[in-house]
Amino acid sequence: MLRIWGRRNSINVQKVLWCCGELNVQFERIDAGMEFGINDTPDYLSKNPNGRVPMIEEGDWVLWESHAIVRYLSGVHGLGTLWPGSPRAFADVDKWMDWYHTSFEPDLRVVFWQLIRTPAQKRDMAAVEAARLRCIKSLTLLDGQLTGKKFLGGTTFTMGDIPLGVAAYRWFALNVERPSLRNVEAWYRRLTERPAYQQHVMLPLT
Ligand SMILES: N[C@@H](CCC(=O)N[C@@H](CS)C(=O)NCC(=O)O)C(=O)O
Repeated sequence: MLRIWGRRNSINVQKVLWCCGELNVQFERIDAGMEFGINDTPDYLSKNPNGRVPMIEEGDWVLWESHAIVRYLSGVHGLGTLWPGSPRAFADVDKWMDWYHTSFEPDLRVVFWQLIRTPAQKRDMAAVEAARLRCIKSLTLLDGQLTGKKFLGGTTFTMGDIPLGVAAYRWFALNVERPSLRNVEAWYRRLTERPAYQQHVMLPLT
């Protein structure tokens, strides 16, 4: 049985849980990170020297880094579905996973951490506003790229939708001013209809 280490409210753990749900992969999950600790213990660090969640174990094999895990699970259980069948189709969706990490996540992280995990009196609202504007710039690019598409890879849901999909939930759940971006909103609505997204991603922000 696949074992997943990580707390349910972690955006990176949610990618892996949602991916498992889409692929009908059974798993056992162990709470780790933040208030649960564990990820700073010698035992955990001997498996994952990065000390972060998520981490997966299959027998004595260990993998960490959420996108590597999503790619691995998609490759094993979702060839031709979550993992598109040709190298070009694969690359077309894989790029969105990298783009999420390098272009969107750093800005969304500022807004999320300031508004959800920082006491009101300690918030840097100037930083929130600057990051919110950068998020909008990125999402405007995404909106253009979603023109005529149901999902990031075209007509079907793939692993490429997963990182930006979990981020989209946070963006739409946060109390921030958002411009109307029709293609992003339609794509997000499609995600919210997916049972595994509802189960693993659409949780209260904590
Ligand atoms: N690049 C890593 C980042 C992992 C990461 O930063 N995880 C956070 C949770 S979202 C973490 O472990 N934070 C420390 C903690 O929860 O104690 C990945 O994608 O897996």
